[in-house]
Amino acid sequence: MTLPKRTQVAIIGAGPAGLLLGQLLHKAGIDAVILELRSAEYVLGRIRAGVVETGTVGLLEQVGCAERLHREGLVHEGIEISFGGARHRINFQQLVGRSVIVYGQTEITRDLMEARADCGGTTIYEAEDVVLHDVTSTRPYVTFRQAGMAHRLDCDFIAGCDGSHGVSRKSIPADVQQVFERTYPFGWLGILVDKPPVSEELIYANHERGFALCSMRSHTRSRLYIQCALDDKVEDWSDARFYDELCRRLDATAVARLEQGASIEKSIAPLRSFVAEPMRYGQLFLAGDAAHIVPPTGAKGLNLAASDVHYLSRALIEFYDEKSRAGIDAYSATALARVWKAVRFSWWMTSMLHHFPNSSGFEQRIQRTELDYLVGSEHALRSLAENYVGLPY
Ligand code: FAS
Ligand code: PHB
Repeated sequence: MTLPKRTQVAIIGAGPAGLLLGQLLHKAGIDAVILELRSAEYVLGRIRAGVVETGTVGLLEQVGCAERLHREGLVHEGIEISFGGARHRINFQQLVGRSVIVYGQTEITRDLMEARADCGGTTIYEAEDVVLHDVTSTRPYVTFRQAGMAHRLDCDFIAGCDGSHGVSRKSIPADVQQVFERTYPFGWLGILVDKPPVSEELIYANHERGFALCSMRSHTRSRLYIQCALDDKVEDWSDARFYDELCRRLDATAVARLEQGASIEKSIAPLRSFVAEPMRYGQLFLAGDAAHIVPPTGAKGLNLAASDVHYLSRALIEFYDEKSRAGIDAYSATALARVWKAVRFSWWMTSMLHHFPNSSGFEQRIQRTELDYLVGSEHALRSLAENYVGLPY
């Protein structure tokens, strides 16, 4: 394949942010080339998010990538919070008139990859040693190696969609950037198993032994998580030990319905939050995990990538259609306003639901009071509901 030497927007990273941006720009007639470090198979092998906000669904509909999501996705009108041996349902539809769709990030990525291939969009996989050049000039460019050959891609703009370990954020000088970070003293051990979910909706469980989450990917495939120590290793956890610990944290009804099966995927993710400000430097724009990470408790990571890309695509389209830089100049502040609200919600859900190893008696009482107040107040429930289904763009 002859690689392009010039494009309008160079996108670094073919995760949900990069792929969705590519399709939104293509729909507007703007040329973009995506450079991805890994192979398509590797990208699809990563098991990540599972809950899709209405805003994200709308963007996927805009680019014609929501047909399978609507066919196979599960509409969830609420979740359940479990603590003190009892479960409490939070009815989003009744509280805020909206719901979410449970559909794996892997499937969203697959749908976007297929759409990009169908429309002839260029994605260069296994692009190594990506380096961004002259990002503050009017003629930025990217160099990279692929199949042992060196390449250069000239462009007008660069979208850094390369996740938390990518090259884009590191291309912004430290004295220009502010990073706000919180690391949590625990991680999530997750398994994927081809057994029916224990409940029709997600169960978020607060327990003195630690947090647990019963999620799913379909009516026949479950996604189960337990809070684990930061120094835990996947090899420390046999399936039997995982299920034993999960059952200790769930209510009796859930335990009775749990069907144990061999895990088909098992991984540990540390919980942390960070936000890099600003999300723009010259002609470089950060979107998704490249700019921010949230603990998965609020199911916001994937959905924040989508809202960033909504703002960024709108700004770039305005530039090319109207020769206006207003949207571009406002991008960082606009995106960060929504990012911080999701960071707050993810912090609140994480603080309320997890067992903090060194928490004082006072902190444990406050956590239990937070839960009691939540389930006893329609106002508190409505606040959780409007954040969970997704705040407006
Ligand atoms: P991604 O990290 O998905 O994509 C970035 C892409 O850039 C990758 O394909 C990477 O290979 C590529 N890349 C990296 N460096 C590069 C370079 N130098 N050159 C070119 N390409 C490069 N969110 C939830 O909402 N719920 C969850 O349950 C959840 N679980 C998660 C579990 C794990 C282990 C992780 C790491 C994240 C999880 N997340 C979850 C968050 C996750 O879903 C992200 O928010 C989402 O993937 C963000 O998408 P992107 O911004 O596209 O970044
Ligand atoms: C998942 O299904 O992977 C999932 C769902 C909800 C969360 C986190 C992860 O808050």
